[in-house]
Amino acid sequence: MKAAIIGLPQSGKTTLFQALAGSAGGKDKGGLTMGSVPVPDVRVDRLTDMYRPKKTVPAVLEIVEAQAPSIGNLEKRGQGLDSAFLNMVKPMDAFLLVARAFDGEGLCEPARDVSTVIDDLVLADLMVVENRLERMDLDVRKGKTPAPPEERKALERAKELLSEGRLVHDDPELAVHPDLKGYAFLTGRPIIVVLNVADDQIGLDRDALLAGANLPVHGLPTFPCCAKVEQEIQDLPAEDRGEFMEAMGITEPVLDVVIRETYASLGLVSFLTVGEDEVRAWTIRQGTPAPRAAGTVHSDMERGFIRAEVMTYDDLMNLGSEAAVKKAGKARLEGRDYVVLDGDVIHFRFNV
Ligand SMILES: Nc1nc2c(ncn2[C@@H]2O[C@H](COP(=O)(O)OP(=O)(O)OP(=O)(O)O)[C@@H](O)[C@H]2O)c(=O)[nH]1
Ligand SMILES: [Mg+2]
Repeated sequence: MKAAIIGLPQSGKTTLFQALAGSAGGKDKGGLTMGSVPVPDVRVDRLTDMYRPKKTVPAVLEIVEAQAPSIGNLEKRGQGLDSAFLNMVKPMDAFLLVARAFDGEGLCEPARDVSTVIDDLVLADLMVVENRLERMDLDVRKGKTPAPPEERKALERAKELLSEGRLVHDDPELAVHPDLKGYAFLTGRPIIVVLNVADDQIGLDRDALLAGANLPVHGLPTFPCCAKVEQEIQDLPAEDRGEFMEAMGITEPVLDVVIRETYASLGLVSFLTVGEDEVRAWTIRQGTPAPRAAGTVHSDMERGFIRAEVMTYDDLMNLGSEAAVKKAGKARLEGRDYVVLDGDVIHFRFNV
């Protein structure tokens, strides 16, 4: 899973990055800050205690700070987003849009900042759609084979939405339309808005903070955090973090919130594999059938899939061992049509 941190200059993108990945967590690659963050998962910790494996591998969230000098830059308005930004965000599954709600350079207007960024994403998609539709018209005039009518219809629907300043993601059918997949629309991906508040606003009522900022985020998941303090917490030794958070009135580290919101927006769940060698969490889309889930572990497992031996994490914890789960008749053998659920502990049987 990959997420890009975006936002206006000086909104706190680097600070949020460090709050998630730790100050040492970022690798600079061609001016890009990027890093991998292990996804906190208490199930992985408890399974590790149970199996004492040689290795524990959590799921990871890959994040980049995506600089877009042209975002919100009035002089560059209408030229679209720069190609470096577009290339960087192409492989990303979701956006974390940081809006500055603390005093800094310029006015503190998070609502305006959020619309500026969203408008730029919308505009970038609209330019793609319009170019493509124009090219389709040109092809028709030249007597070339016309594009499939479904694709054209979907593009026209996208154009309609985007022209109203709305997101491709607002139309669930369009967001997953097979003919639009190749366009990789920016606004076809979840955007999670992070209201980056001042230190003295920590612990204030979350709904009141959000209502006060009055963000134009119809339906987008949104949460407040103080990136600077979160970053300071992340820099503390792990054993000191709890106490500091409590003193500050922070109930949950921002990483946990980000993970929860991205998993929910993308419809992600985790299943687990266990053994003496390795305890590991795997991230899949909700609704993934067992063979495809097996394929995330190894392509041979998908190709040679026979069955999945499935227990729930809760049964395993409550009963204390795999043997006990089996004895209680709670281990299931599932076939190709089985849809893997969050918290399934799975042994794949395969043959290649
Ligand atoms: N008070 C306060 N200051 C913050 C917070 N987050 C970031 N800052 C400060 O705001 C300034 C900009 O933060 P950065 O994280 O560098 O912002 P950025 O979006 O990465 O900036 P650019 O990469 O230059 O666009 C720094 O001085 C931070 O210390 C916050 O939550 N509260
Ligand atoms: Mg930065």
